[in-house]
Amino acid sequence: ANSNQTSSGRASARERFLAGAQEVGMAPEILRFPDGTRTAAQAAAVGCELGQIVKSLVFLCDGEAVLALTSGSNRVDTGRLGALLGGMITRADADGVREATGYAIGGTPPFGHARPLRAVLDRALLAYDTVWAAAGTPDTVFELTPDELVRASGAEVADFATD
Ligand code: 5CA
Repeated sequence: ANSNQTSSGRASARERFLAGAQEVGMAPEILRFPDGTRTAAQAAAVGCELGQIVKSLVFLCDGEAVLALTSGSNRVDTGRLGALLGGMITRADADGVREATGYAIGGTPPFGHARPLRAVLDRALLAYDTVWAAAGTPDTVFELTPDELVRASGAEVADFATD
C-alpha cells in the first residue's frame, strides 16, 4: 500500500504538499512527530526555539483569504495587518482555512496550497538561520531557511506582529 494515498485513492495532504513544494522548486525533508506538531509550542519540540516555528495563519481581508506567516513567538496584530493590506481583517474559521489552502488548521503549510494565496511574512522570522513549518498534516514539519520561505511562498516581508 502507498502510505501517501488515502483509501479513496485521492492524494493525501502529505502528497499534495510535496507536489506543491516541487512546483516552487523545494524538496522538503518531512519529519513526523507522532505526539503531534499542531501548535507552535508542540512543534518546537523538534528542538528549536519557539520563534523558529512558522505559523501559517489564514485571515480574510475584506473577505479575501490572505496567508500570514508569523513567528511562533509572535501574534498577529490585525490592526497592523489591515493597514498593511488595506482592508478589514477577520480570522478564517476551520472551513475557511480548508477552502483557501486545501489543508486543515494545524497542518497548513506555508506554500503548496490548492490555489495561489497572497502572503505576508513576519520580519522576525528573518532573524534565524533556519525555521520550521508544517508539511500539510498536524504531525509533520520541515526545516528551511527564511530566504527559501520568502521565495517559495512569494510572501511580502512586513511588520504586522507583536510579541
Ligand atoms: N503545525 C503548527 C506549526 S509548525 C501550526 O500549524 N501552527 S499554526 O499556528 O499555524 O496553526 C495553529 C493555529 O490555528 C493556532 O495559532 C490557532 O490560533 C489557529 N486555530 C486553531 N483553531 C482555530 C479555529 N477553530 N479557527 C481559527 N483558527 C484556529
